Amino acid sequence: MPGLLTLTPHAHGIDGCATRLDFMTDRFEEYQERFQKMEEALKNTKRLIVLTHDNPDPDSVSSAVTLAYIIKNKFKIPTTVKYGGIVGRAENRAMIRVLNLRVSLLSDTDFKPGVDFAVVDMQPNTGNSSFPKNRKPLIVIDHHALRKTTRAEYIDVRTNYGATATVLTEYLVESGLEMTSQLATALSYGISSETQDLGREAGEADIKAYLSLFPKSNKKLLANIVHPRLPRDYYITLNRALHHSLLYRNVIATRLDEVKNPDFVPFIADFMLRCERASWAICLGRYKEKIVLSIRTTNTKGEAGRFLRRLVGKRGTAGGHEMIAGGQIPTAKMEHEEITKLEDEIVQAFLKKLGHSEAADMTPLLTPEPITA
Ligand SMILES: [Mn+2]
Repeated sequence: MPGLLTLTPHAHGIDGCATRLDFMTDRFEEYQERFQKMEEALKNTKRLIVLTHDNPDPDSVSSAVTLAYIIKNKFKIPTTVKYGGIVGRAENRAMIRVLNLRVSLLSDTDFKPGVDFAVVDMQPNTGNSSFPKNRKPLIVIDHHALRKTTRAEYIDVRTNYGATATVLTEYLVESGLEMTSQLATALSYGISSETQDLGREAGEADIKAYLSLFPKSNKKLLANIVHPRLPRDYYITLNRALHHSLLYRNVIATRLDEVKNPDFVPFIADFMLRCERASWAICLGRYKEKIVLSIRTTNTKGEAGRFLRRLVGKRGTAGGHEMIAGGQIPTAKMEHEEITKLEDEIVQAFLKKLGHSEAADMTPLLTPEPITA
């Protein structure tokens, strides 16, 4: 039967030991071909860096460490994982710490001759990528819409997948390499966090991958990742978010001003979208001379990525999927008031694009009794 997954009786190792999965699939040949092409792309590579997008999330970190594991073990090429920006969200930091994942900050000296690159969960020339414009990666594995400018020896972009971690789970299973508890835990968290527990933008492939990982993931470590200890910044930012959120009909807008780490922006957007009335949320923060933006929608066909790209226009960069999107606008040469004015304009343009009249009166989220028009 195609795609049937069977577990050996001893597969539920409670000690976290890796056990073998008998994965009967109809995709063996497809993946043999993929691995051949990947090997071909890497034929002159002496050293490889797998790069995540900036401020990496669990999807990109788990994908990167898995690709590095496969390339190291299957093709015997020394491979390291690097990221740009910072790892901000408490869960993401916990994931790297408790699973002891080897990832480090990218530096300019990494772009020396003799080092090749693979990029995951992103494509070059996007706003959230530190990959230089004048270089071409060897490998691109992603689930965002394929960009016209994306060039690489080996490209695997699957927009119908909810998570890049799902793509890498398939590679790992089909590689015949051992599925370690460390990777199973990382990938299962990558998939569940990216898809909000398989409820957002997840398809059959994501569910199947998750089910194959779950028995081998370490539940105790997973719990430590999902429920990490939180820094005071978290509460301070949450307080500010609550006091700076405005509602207008089905829209909620939050302006955080300066944030200690840019991951607060998507986190708050997710949190605010849970407000009963909201079907669209926008969150803006300022970080390192940039306005960082996130939008979220409950509309499964919301085209959030396209929406935000239009909203940001030539002022910056943006990208995303149907229900989630992120972007940034450089503000290096702008005065404080100019930035504030620009943020005002963005929120108004956001409302207008959603069909609400301009200069809509927004009500503070924390108004004791919401004033209805
Ligand atoms: Mn992703």
